Amino acid sequence: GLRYPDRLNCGYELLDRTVEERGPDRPALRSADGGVWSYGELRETVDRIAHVLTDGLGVVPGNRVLLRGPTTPWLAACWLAVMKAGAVAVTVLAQARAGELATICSLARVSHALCDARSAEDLEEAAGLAKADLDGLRTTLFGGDGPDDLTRLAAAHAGSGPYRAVDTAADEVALIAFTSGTTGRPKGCMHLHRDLLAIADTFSRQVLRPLADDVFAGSPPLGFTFGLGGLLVFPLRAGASALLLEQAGPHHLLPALVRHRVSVLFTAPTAYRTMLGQLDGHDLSALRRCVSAGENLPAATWQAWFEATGLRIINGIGATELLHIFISAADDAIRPGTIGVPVPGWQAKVVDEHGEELPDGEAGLLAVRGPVGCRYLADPRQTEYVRHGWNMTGDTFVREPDGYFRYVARADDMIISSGYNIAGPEVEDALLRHPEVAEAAVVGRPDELRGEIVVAHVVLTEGSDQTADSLRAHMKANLAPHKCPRVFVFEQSLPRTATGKLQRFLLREDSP
Ligand code: 3SK
Repeated sequence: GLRYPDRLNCGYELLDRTVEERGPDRPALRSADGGVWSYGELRETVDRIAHVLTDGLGVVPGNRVLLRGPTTPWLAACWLAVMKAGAVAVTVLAQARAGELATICSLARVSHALCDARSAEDLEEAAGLAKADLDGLRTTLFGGDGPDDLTRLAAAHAGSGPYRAVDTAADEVALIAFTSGTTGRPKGCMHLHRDLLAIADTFSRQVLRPLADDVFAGSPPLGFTFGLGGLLVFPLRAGASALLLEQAGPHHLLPALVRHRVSVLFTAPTAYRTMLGQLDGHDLSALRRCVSAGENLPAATWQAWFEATGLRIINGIGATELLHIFISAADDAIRPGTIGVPVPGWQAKVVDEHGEELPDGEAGLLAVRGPVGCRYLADPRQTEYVRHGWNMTGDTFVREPDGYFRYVARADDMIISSGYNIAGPEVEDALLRHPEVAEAAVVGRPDELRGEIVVAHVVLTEGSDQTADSLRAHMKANLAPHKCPRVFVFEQSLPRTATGKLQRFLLREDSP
């Protein structure tokens, strides 16, 4: 099991410990323009920001500090400084707008905000919206040219010397990560100093197995725990470096992988599919690890990426509530079409609605427990997520007889048609096997006769002239008749959350 001392500061462990063990000169953070901060430079910047926080802005341990902005080395340095100062980082997606920010800042009782100058407007508006709660909110911008810009304030601390990390308890809250799920009011997931090390010492160390020479990059932002882990915590814990991209859509990601000789990639299935159509002429010879999470990875996408690159995608399922990935598999242990087995340190089972474990092969609810647990900040939904000490992720899964966990659907995304349970992702996988289907989302539409019918929302590849009839023929050749979509709706794009998750509920509402 994982054993940590009673007192530890994850900022110190991730940064200072790595400098002590490997020296200050190795690269730590890279940016798209070719800029590189060594570990020594990163520590200097972090320490100056931490001095500003405590000496200048009056931050005391336990204060909640909102971090907001695109994924940049400065945002990463602010996060590490908040950790070292013993404060609590409140992270949000850059896409969060004023209304959502106001709710988050009020719920989390945010006292300070560090905000990229380019993302300041919505925060000002939020402060106006939640005036009573946010009256004392102290916002400091960075990356701008104002006289009080954090960049200047930090430079003024050049002579202040190293910052001594606050002696926090391993069990103290370090992070409140907000998630809205695919619908609903934001929930703050509280995570401890030790949790941030636990994700690196389970999924990263034991499944991903990074090397100190690795260059990490990917699309999830630092405001999403998938990105915070994959692009900051994991590389630092391994003494490796991370390329932080402000613009990380597939069209920016692919050239960046080539230019910076990225070796470890974190992204979502959609990005793998988009890049597949653009690989020609791109030298990906440095790439050795590809991680996919955030959404279901269809076997068709796994296979196509393997055929095109020779690389086996490491599939994983994670949750903001549990911080990072808890079921996965790498290398020869991968079985395409399944996610894998519980990451060492984690346990998983499939249960019925009463919490009774189901036999292998039967679909039920996924229950997991491990070194990180769900602790919502003041939210009654806590008792729905944690039952009898197990975290209920809201996903339907099957455990195969060989112990591998196969994703079926989000529990509330199952389609019931003429008495059959149909999993949208299985139908989507069959659709994506058609070379001219770029994206697919399958939902149920109420139907008097059958209860529900299967409706496929499809984005075709550019220039494709496929029709409902031709896709129907493809599906009939690949899938049992009751699972074949009765209706095809052609779309330009599919609705997704800011973290890339399909918003099937919007398609259900929109179905003609
Ligand atoms: O929410 C997710 O899908 C996720 C996946 C991997 C790691 C972390 C998270 C939150």
